[in-house]
Amino acid sequence: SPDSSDSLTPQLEKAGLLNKTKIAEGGRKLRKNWNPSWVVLVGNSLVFFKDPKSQTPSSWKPGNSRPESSVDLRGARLQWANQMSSKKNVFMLRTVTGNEFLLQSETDSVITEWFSTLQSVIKKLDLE
Ligand code: I3S
Repeated sequence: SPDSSDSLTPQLEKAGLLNKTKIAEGGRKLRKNWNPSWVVLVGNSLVFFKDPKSQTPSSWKPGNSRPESSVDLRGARLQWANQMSSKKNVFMLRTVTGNEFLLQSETDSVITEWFSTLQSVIKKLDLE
């Protein structure tokens, strides 16, 4: 049976509910469309799930629901982006392929924890 402690299974670093909008695809600007998203940081990837209902960090397992999309964090850039939205607590994640996402939480501690966790994963990947 699947076992998250085996050496082949990527480490689940963090999971939670954030507001998300994609603002660029391959460098081309997109119209904002904010939606709640269940966000999972696992291994080198940030994975987005459309349906946050019934998802909790303890119940989430790779493969038990279909991701909406997934972001490769290698070479990604992270920056606070409160000037890019009227919402508070916004940061932007930009992939090497020119996809840009804004992520937001109403809760200060939630967004600062996501920012620092993502930043440390990205820095770790930069050193590989
Ligand atoms: O940066 P903008 O264009 O002011 O972003 C707002 C709009 O995208 C708006 O959509 P419509 O222009 O389609 O009505 C969204 O509803 C807002 O949420 C966007 O602004 P915030 O400040 O929430 O990121």
